[in-house]
Amino acid sequence: MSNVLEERILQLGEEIAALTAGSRGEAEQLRLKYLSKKGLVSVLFDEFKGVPAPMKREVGQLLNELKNKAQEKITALAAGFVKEEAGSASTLDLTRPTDNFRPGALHPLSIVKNRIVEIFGRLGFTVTEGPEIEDDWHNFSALNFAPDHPARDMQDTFFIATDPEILLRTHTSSVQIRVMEKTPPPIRMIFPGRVFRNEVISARAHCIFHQVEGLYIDKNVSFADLKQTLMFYAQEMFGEGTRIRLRPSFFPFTEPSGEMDISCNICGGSGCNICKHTGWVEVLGCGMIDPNVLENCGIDSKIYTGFAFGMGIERSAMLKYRVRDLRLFFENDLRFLRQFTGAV
Ligand code: 2NL
Repeated sequence: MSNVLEERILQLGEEIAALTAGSRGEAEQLRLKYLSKKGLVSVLFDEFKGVPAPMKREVGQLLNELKNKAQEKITALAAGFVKEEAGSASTLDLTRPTDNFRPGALHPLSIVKNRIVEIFGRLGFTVTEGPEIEDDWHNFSALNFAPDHPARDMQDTFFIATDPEILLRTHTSSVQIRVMEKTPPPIRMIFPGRVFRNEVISARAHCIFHQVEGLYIDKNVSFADLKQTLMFYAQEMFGEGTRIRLRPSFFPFTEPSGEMDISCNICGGSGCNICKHTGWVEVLGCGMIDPNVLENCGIDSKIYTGFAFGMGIERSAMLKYRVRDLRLFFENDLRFLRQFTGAV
């Protein structure tokens, strides 16, 4: 009797080893057929009870092996389908619409910068950028700053503690110096970028701000060219009816120097708190490049002249969008930034 049982155990073992399944459902059917309470393997366990004691050890071992192999085999057959189904395209609906998403907005400073770049681009100005960490020469000395100029003070400029020659640029003029040192005129470029000054942070000042400076160097460039260029810029940026005025000023790197006001586009010139009831708001500084600066960069000031200008992007953005506190540009509060969705 036990020899017959042994024979049947081995046969069933061969049968199970050769099993295949075409789906998960088929694998489940096999599990029921062989391993359920009334399955073919379980039936052999029932018969095992009648095996004579001396043979129980040997037959029991065979039977346990059969059960383990059957479980392994059928589990493996089912597992193949789990993987395949999870990975197959049939469970993914590729035609389903995506979740709604809210389009982002350009930062107002980017909008204004892009607009400035675009306006000067139409006049043939190209864009150049440069390093934010500078040396004394490119930020100060080449720009004709006197050795004791107050801007060189630690109170105003962020120096690197270990080396007084290295600092965070206080204007993008340092990039213009780099260009002039290696580019023979004509040069017609604008220079957008982030600049750093050691200011107490308030509604009107920040230790980081953004600038666009411009440079035009060629033979016979005059103050009239400067005026006409900036007039064009003001009207494109702030509206066709905008008027400009130039007031004398001083910068170490330009001579003569001026500050440009535009007619107040908020009150139209009649007087409001933005223009402090003068009808005019300052938007930029400018001037004819000091011959010393040209010579410092290896450009012959007897042959070439040029004009330069610089403006704060925050200031222009505050005027354009009537933002009353400069700090809003740096806090990245979404309630502020979302108001610029679709703005131009
Ligand atoms: C301002 C005034 C200005 C310049 C920047 C410049 C650069 C070189 C040579 C000469 Cl390399 N000038 N830049 C000139 C005049 C004014 O900026 O108020 N900026 C916010």
